[in-house]
Amino acid sequence: MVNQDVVETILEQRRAHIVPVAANQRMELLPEPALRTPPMVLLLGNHSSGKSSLINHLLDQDVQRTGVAPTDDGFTVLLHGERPRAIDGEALTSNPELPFTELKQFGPGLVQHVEGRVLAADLLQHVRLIDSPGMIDASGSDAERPYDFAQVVRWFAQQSDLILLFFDPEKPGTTGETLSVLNESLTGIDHKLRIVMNKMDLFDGIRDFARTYGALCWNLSRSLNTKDMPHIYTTVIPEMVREDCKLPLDGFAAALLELEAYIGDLPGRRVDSVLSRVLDEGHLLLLRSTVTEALRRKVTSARINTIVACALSAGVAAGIGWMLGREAWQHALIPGVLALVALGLLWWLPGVVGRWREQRGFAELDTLFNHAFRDLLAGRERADDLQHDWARARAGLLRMLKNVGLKGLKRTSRGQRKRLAACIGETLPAYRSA
Ligand SMILES: Nc1nc2c(ncn2[C@@H]2O[C@H](COP(=O)(O)OP(=O)(O)OP(=O)(O)O)[C@@H](O)[C@H]2O)c(=O)[nH]1
Ligand SMILES: [Mg+2]
Repeated sequence: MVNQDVVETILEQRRAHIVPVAANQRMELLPEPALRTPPMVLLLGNHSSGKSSLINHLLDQDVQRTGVAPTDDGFTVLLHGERPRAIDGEALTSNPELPFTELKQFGPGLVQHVEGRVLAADLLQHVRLIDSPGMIDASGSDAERPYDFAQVVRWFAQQSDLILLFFDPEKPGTTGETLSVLNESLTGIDHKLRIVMNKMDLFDGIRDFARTYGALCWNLSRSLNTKDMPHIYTTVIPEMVREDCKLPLDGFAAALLELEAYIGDLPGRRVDSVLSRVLDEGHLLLLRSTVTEALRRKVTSARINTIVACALSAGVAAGIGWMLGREAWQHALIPGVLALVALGLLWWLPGVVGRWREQRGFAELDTLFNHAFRDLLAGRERADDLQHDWARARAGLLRMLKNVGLKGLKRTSRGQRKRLAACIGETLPAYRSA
């Protein structure tokens, strides 16, 4: 099956078994367009470091303007379509079919500095590329942008599957905007980060190359909070190599091919990342709905017990009254009143007991969870994951129970939960790439 077909099949399963339970549980799920979008590659870096040139090379077309002076002053999303056209920022961020509507939160300053470009290019059928404005390594540059650059970069980086951070041999420093992007925008998501040191043909010799490469690593190690250095691709764009290049180019050409292959593999990885997200939603929902229904059973049985107790009391009192009343009707008076009181309680008490049981249940969610999943918790394999998932599911469930109560959460039948368990336990994991 092609990757996109696999994603569609996963989404079908999600629609059938996860979405209805999420509706019952009032749990917000990621909208489908966000899961269906092809993987995205975000190109970031100094101005004139070759971001737009790499895009033109990858697409084998002169799509993006390139130049020595700062060229791009906004974000450009490159997407696939048979009819080439430009999409302005307003249209791009208003289209619910595209995953960019959240960009509106950054204000009109950004909307005017983002655009879409639809092209018929092979690569774009599987991957979307995002070109960004060159970063300026001088302090105070933020003020010149009519939007919060670091936050916008963070948003794009979160949505992306690969972040390429470009450096120029002439400016391997990490100051100004590059530093704020590394510190503010990429923390926590730096596992998607790869470094591209481009224009390798500009070096005057191997010593020059070694010095600059060392400086880049040193600067990165000081700016990044990770223990591992991200992979560094040392590349040249073949069309742009200067004629009097002093270094052998084979290694740099190989690095570019390696980068292209990595980008080509992204759609395959995408299936796994969609799958992980959907499975995560499914696991949380199974826990939430199982514990919700366990609590509902407790509340229902407390109400039924109260009804039975009231009805029995009324019956017994009426019976005694009837027997005593046969001798003299006055003797039936007290049991009769008691029977009436018990009947009155039958209308009122079960509701009160039910509400009290529900409130008490909020503090017993852990016990209900431990009981419902005792078999899995006893085994070693899943116990830790399960506890971890429960910690997240519990927070959402408790918030919802306090807001809308049990009545606000529609019932999820045993059958629905069984099908959900089979979907996340057997059907979906089978789509994970080997
Ligand atoms: N010698 C050489 N020049 C390159 C290479 N890659 C890009 N260039 C040149 O570098 C200049 C800047 O390239 P761009 O692709 O516009 O850089 P950019 O990162 O998009 O720049 P901004 O849009 O300003 O952020 C252009 O004149 C390119 O021709 C390379 O590998 N070798
Ligand atoms: Mg550019």
